[in-house]
Amino acid sequence: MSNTKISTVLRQLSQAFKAQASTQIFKLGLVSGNQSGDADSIISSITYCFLHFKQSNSISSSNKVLYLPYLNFARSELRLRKDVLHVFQQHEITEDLLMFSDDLDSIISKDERFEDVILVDHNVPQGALANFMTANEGTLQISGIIDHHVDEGQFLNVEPRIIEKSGSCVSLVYQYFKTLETTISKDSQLLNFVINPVLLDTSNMQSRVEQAELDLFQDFQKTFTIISHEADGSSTKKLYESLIAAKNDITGLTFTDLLNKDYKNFSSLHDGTYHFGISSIGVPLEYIMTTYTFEEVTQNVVQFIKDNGIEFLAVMTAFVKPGTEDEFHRQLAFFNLPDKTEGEHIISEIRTPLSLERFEFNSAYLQNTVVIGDTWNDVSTKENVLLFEQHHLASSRKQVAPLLREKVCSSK
Ligand SMILES: [Mn+2]
Repeated sequence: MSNTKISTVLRQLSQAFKAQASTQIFKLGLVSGNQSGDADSIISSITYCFLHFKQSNSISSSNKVLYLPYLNFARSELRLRKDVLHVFQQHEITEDLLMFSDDLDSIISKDERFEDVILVDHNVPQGALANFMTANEGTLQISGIIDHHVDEGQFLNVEPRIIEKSGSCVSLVYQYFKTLETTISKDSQLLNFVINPVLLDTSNMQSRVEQAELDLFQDFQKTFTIISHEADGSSTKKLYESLIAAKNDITGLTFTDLLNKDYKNFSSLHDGTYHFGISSIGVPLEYIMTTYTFEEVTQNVVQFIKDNGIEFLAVMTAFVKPGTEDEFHRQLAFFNLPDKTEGEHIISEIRTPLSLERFEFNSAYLQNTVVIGDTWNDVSTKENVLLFEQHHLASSRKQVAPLLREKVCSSK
């Protein structure tokens, strides 16, 4: 297999889909990333489409399906994901080569060639895609899954159906195609692309590393050595740091933008109609409190809760203390918890497993000296906002969400 550029393949896919003449030849499919649309999700989707196209190109098949990358959020929200834009820039990937939730009704519902959906980085349709599939029953079928979240036990007969523990989903996508075509392990451009979410999700191969990441990383290092002849142990450190810097660059973003960057909706296990949301962000609460006023934040949150049809919002922060190599922290904030009793009940249930401690402002979490907005001063007395340090660092949203799903409403 020649090392065709990813953007070239995406362009070919996009042209093939736009060409009406191909109506009889191709079926079309989507490879959907999850609702939060982080780098792992987006790059998994593109990687799947790229490798599937290259692989199916070498097989003569009349029943060919062309898979297009579908990102399960609005096109206008891509600008919030600066780490992804950073990677896109290096690989000359532009947003016109991708489909977004805006395209579901305007394009996909009107084009009969669309049949299949492969889910990557989740295993049950979410958000806009789930709503579309419910409203247009029978239009799209789930035909494959590659994921690293908890298996929700649906679509048991699809192929592939790979749901495994791994640091990032993209390494499972890579592994799957590598078992079909081993030469992809020599594609330096591909490896330079897929390494990005792996580094982001494993904190530069420091945590959550599983076999899939080890294999991919080894392939990356091999091709990297071939390219530069200068590779050393720190070769990914600069790359990782530039990704983190891009990811945490919130200049020009409103607080709502920040909430939207990596957001997921959940429902209570006891009552599926009770919804809440969790936004993950990469900067400390201190940063929020020195960037936005209390009024701005609470007003944005009220609107956000309304727009997403949720009862309350949790915000999880995860960051490395500035100026340190690896002093990792997590914080957990609740906005608009249900009435006082229910709120207290939820907190008492999760306090121990997550090792929560009341939040204390820590100026060491800030890179520059900034004046704290007055309005945040007595935040601990405000009933609709609860802030905590989360000392149980191993609990990311993957653990916190199921815990909350189990605990909310369980007192009723
Ligand atoms: Mn993922």
